[in-house]
Amino acid sequence: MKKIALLLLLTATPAFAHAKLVGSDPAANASIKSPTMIKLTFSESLEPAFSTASLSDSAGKILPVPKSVGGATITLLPIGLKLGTYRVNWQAVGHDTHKLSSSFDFKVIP
Ligand SMILES: [Cu+2]
Repeated sequence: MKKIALLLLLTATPAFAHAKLVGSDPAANASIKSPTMIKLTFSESLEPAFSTASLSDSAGKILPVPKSVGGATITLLPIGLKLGTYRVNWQAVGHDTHKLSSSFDFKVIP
C-alpha cells in the first residue's frame, strides 16, 4: 500500500514540474496578419540560459529574429514577415532542469 503511494508520487511529481507550453500568440495553426510579436507562455519560470525559440520559414530556413526570455515567457519580435507558413521551434527548461521542446506553425495571410 505504502509502496504504491510512493510510486504514484514519484511518477506524478516531475510532470507537474516541467515547463510546458500553455499558450501562444499566435496560437498553433492560426492564420493571422503579419505579426510583430510572437509570445510563448509556459507553465513555470524558465531557465533563460537553456530556454529559447526560433522562427523558420516554409523552406526550413531560420530567420534572424530578436528574442527574449523572461519569467515564464519567450518572446520573438519578427519584422515584415511575408505571406506564407512559418514554424516556431521552442525549447524550455524549468528549474527541475528537464528539457521540453516542440514546434508549431502559423500562417501569415493578407
Ligand atoms: Cu520536469
